[in-house]
Amino acid sequence: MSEYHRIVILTGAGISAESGIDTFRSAGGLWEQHRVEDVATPEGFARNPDLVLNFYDMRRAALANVAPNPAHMALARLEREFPRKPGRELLLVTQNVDDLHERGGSARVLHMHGALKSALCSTCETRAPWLGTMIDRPPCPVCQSRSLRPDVVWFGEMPYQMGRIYQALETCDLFVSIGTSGAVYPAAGFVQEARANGAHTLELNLEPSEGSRLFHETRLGPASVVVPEWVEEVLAG
Ligand code: BV8
Repeated sequence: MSEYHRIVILTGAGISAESGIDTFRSAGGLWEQHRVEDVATPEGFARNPDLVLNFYDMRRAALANVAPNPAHMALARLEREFPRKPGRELLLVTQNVDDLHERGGSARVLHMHGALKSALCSTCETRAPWLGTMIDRPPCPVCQSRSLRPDVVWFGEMPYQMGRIYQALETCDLFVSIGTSGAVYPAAGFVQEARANGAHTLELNLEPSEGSRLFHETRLGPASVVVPEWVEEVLAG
């Protein structure tokens, strides 16, 4: 694993599962409790804003009850130690809207689907750190209008920083997918972009995902075990 210089990592809900955050598609997961169309689309928000604001208020509040697990810590260690040798680059892209990568010590995290602890003003498009609730329609800190929404990417909306992500996928020599079902695009297509440029592709997941056949290598197991093992292997090289 030590021969790699430019690594792109994509994480999904599975990396936070052992921290106690529901994944989306497991039994009893988030999408079983709520219809995607009702809580994770602009149309659902327009139809019933209270339902959506409450759904995200509850998830934002629940962050206080969870902590990063060894998988998050291991990726933070990789961020600290991998770039020590010249010519090495690391990009961590997460589909998750939780803050566990940051609380686990990662300083540079690209949240392609936004973040629970960020608010977006529908009027002036200000983005602001947000720890409280939105159901009470608090004023935008910039324009004072009462039109804050969760700063998350809903279905049908464009994920963030796609140009930067595709540029990294075109030049990486290793793409690692951790804890994602490969059910949602464009993230689910990243493995093909990486393969097309000749990168080695590795999947670390609890069980085979929808995209497993697209990876050169799949290692199955809980993230809290397989991710630290993989990081140790990369840094030992
Ligand atoms: C867009 C934020 C275009 C909000 C999320 C037909 C074909 C292809 C695409 C489409 C299509 N129809 C519609 C689309 C597009 C759509 C899409 O992909 N739909 C799917 C359902 C088919 N995508 C979009 O709409 C995207 N935008 O395409 O824009 C565009 C173009 C121009 C202009 C404007 C727009 C936007 C998608 C983003 C949606 N937002 N989240 C929120 O969080 O509430 S998606 C949500 O699900 C998550 O963010 C995450 O990204 C995604 C996938 O979930 P996972 O993270 O993979 O979690 P999941 O539960 O599915 O799996 C968990 C995995 O972990 C499992 O594999 C499990 O085995 C594993 N696991 C469990 N425990 C562990 C573990 N692994 C390790 N250790 C463990 N302990």
